Amino acid sequence: MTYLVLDSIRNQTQDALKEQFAFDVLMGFSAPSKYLPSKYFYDAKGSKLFEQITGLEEYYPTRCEFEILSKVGSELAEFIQDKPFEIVELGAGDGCKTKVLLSKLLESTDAFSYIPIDISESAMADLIVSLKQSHPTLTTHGIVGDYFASIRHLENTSDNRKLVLLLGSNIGNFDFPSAKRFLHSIWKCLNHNDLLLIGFDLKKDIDVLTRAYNDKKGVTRAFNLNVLTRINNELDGEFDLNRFSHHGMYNPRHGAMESYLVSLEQQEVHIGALEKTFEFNPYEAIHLELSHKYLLSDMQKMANETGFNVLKNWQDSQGYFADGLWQVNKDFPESAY
Ligand code: AVJ
Repeated sequence: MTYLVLDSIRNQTQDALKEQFAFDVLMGFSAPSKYLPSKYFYDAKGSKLFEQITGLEEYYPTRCEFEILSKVGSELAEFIQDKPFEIVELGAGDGCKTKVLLSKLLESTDAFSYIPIDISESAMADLIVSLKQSHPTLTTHGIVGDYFASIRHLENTSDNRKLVLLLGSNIGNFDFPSAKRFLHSIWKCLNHNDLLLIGFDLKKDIDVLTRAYNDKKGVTRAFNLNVLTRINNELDGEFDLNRFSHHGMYNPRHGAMESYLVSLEQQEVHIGALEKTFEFNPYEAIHLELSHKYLLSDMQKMANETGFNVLKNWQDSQGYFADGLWQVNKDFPESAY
């Protein structure tokens, strides 16, 4: 078991990545309402903090989806009888939830290979090692790359039937128009009748949501503040983390959890790499993340508007989370999108 690092990532030298980070920080802090893109959560430390979040009592999504994936294995196996078959996972991370699904599927068939895709090479290296332990007979080809480059790579190299996994409500970070664009670009890279198993966090009691993004141990707080630490370390920033507080709140109009860091006082913060000082007013917010919550009807609508037919929806016993099994419909008129 090995993994492939796509050239597009390899060629993005450290310098280019740093320049992109600097540019995004400049854009975000120069906007009338300050923001930072949520992809900057996931450096090595941030990925570890997120792993810790998934184990928190308050953070139900991972637990709920784990319950679903433990249940659906044999049913899902019925949909993937064509041989050979490829299971492609976008944003595999530590693969914790996927392993339970793979185990269940292996009980019914071994006519598939597993292709985890992740942007982080260190996460991929760990995943490959742990899969070798847990699933020694499974054929695995990891790809380190971003979603788009990786799925395009697959489009060109294999004509096998595919089941794409997009788990953990990762789709929730996109606003609705971007989510639709993203799903349709997946559709474009797949063949008629290929499948997508996609996880959505459902709308629910607002107190439950609020607790999930404001845990008692402060791990979510540390996860958010880590973005400022990255600016300090990678861009010579001078943020004092004690002068910012974390706020996660539900916006019922947008149906989304919103995460902010709020400046506790009037302050000026210099960022060396930008040769610039930014001013923060008391109580001024930096917006960091959106986590959209869905209804089953929203999921249906999203599928139909991006060229998929919904074959099945599964929910956990509390009705907190849903995974939909969608099928690519190439009769969907491109013009309807
Ligand atoms: C990985 C994007 C699904 O939005 O719930 C967890 C990230 N942020 N706690 C989410 C996250 C704060 C998570 N996703």
